[in-house]
Amino acid sequence: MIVFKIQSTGVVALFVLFLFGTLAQADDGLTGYESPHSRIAFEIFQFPKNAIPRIDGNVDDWSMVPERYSYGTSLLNDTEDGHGTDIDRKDIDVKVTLGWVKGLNRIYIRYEAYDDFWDFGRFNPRGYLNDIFEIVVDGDMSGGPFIFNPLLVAEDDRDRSSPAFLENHFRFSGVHAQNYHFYTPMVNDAWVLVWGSQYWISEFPYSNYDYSYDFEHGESGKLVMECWITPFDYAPYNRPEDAVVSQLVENERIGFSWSILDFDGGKRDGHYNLAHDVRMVKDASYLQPFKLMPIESSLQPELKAEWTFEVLDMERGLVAFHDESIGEVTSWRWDFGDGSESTEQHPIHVLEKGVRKVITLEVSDDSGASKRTRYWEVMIK
Ligand SMILES: [Ca+2]
Ligand SMILES: [Ca+2]
Ligand SMILES: [Ca+2]
Repeated sequence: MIVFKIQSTGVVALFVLFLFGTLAQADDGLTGYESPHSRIAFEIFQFPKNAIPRIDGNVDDWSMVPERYSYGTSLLNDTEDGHGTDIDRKDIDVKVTLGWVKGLNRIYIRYEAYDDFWDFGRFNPRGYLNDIFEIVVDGDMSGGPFIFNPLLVAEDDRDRSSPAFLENHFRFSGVHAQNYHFYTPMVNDAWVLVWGSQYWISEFPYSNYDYSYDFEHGESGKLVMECWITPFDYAPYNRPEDAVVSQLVENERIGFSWSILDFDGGKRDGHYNLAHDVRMVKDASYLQPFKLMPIESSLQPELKAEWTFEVLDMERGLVAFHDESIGEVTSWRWDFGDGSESTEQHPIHVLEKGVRKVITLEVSDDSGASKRTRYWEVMIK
């Protein structure tokens, strides 16, 4: 079966990576991480299909997102440069909102930040010495290290040209979870440093971005970044065609976290992170669960008929019909186009051979009705 062949490389790789992660946790005692946000349900807003944000740096198209989906400075902890959770909003003040669209395997991100000193005007060959918004995504919650594989290379191995380090980078870094260092704003037209071998994840059609800001290097001000990224269960070096995209499913969770590297005048003045533990940048066991939320009921029609189907047995014409209507439905009426009807919610029906069937579900609530017809879609041969 073709589908299995395409996916099998990724599945095997994932299993191996999962094993590595488990071993690493046992060695390092990392399973002891307790989220500081255990009582907070992080949520990812679902945009309706007719209101997908346009990536243009103008975030007016996020105005429908309720405020509870935005996560601000108060949740962060500077665990490296001494600020702790006592963060001066006149030094750095940020707000992060995540979104998704059912059917698209993308995470939309709105990043709004105030900084008293935007540091981006000096070219830094090391790459990570500018103001940075850093995110990590683990679409299938595989957890575990994803930058340094303890079976391949020691984390403090400074010999970056050693065969072990190179093998680790090409085969492991960013493969089962991904780290993006977004430059805020861009440096020499580079918007991101991918900490991994799969540079292509920062290119369209795997991601897209835009900014708006009105300040020069060294000035204070507010920056807005709007982007989306694609999470991958398996993201190999230089082979996007072999990658396995994480399938985003409503009500399921993904691993996600962020940190802000605030450079003020060439000196780092904070590593503010959501995990309250900077190991989040390289170990997915420090990410937070984020739930892919359903559409807010206020953005849904009150009643709308919808259904899907599955041919269970083509030989016999046996078809399962699945109601997916929106609203407080009180009755269902299926018209199978062959003179027969059903009032079940999810009927199973036998159809004659033919490819031009017209089938309708009509649903009703206390105040009205809605119909959904599928023309020539259910076929029996
Ligand atoms: Ca926009
Ligand atoms: Ca600052
Ligand atoms: Ca700064």
